[in-house]
Amino acid sequence: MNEPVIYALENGVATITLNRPEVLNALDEPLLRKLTLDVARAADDEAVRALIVTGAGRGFSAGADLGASNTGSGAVDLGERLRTRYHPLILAMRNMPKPIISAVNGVAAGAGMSIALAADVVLASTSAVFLQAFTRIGLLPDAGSTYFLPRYVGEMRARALVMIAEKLPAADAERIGLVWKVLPDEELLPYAQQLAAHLATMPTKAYALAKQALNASLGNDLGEQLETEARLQREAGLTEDFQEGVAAFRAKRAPDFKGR
Ligand code: T3D
Repeated sequence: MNEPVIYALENGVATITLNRPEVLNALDEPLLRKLTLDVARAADDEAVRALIVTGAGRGFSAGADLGASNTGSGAVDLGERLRTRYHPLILAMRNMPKPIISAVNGVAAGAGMSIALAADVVLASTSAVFLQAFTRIGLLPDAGSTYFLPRYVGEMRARALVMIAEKLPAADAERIGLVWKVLPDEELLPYAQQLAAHLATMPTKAYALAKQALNASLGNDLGEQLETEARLQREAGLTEDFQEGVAAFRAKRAPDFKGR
């Protein structure tokens, strides 16, 4: 049987590929379990300095597996399912101390869209579409979509995306701020790899601290956020990479960051 998620590591970049292409990488328990483990593995491995999440085949992920063996046919407590299957994954992605790029290679629907949006940089292929599929089947958005959407695209667009629940083409997703960059289909993965390789040469610890600051800003007032920046900048100021960055600037040479 194929692995539901493939993990690969090359030159400081881990690539996690959702691998159930026959069902557009729909999310069942084995896939979510392996995906969560692989995100933790990338977080813990010092050799990993950037992460790409993408999908095998023509989809990124069609969201929860709607097959009879998974959901929708019986009295499943979906609240508990979210807590056990999805929340550890979404939190692990947001708290990951390294940059995550989602390379959305096709449809990202339901919780598949939530996973794509949990990355730091969202790239999409021209043929990708985003779909808040939840209300189409009688659910509300979950796995972080109600958190990410208003913050990324504003209240009005978030509400329309959720309620109208139509496929949003990649170009429109880029226009409203859900996607950083759209690329021709065949260029998506090469571009994601090139960007991740670049991020892997940058000061990884500063990225981790920047992510902490950005995460905290969403619940802070200005005074609290200034203090958060000061506390985290103190840590950044103690890193080898900060010394190297300044030394390289003064010597007019390229920095050699070690991620420490
Ligand atoms: O239980 C929990 O985990 C609770 C959490 C819920 C969170 C959620 O994510 S709820 C939202 C669940 N997802 C959906 O409602 C999306 C369902 N899929 C679609 O609407 C469409 O498939 C797409 C718009 C995503 C893509 O359409 P299209 O025309 O490109 O492809 P298709 O022909 O519909 O799908 C291709 C195959 O994938 C097909 O199988 P077949 O007929 O060739 O054997 C289809 O049944 C299968 N597939 C697509 N989505 C799912 C799926 N199989 C299982 N689960 C799916 N979500």
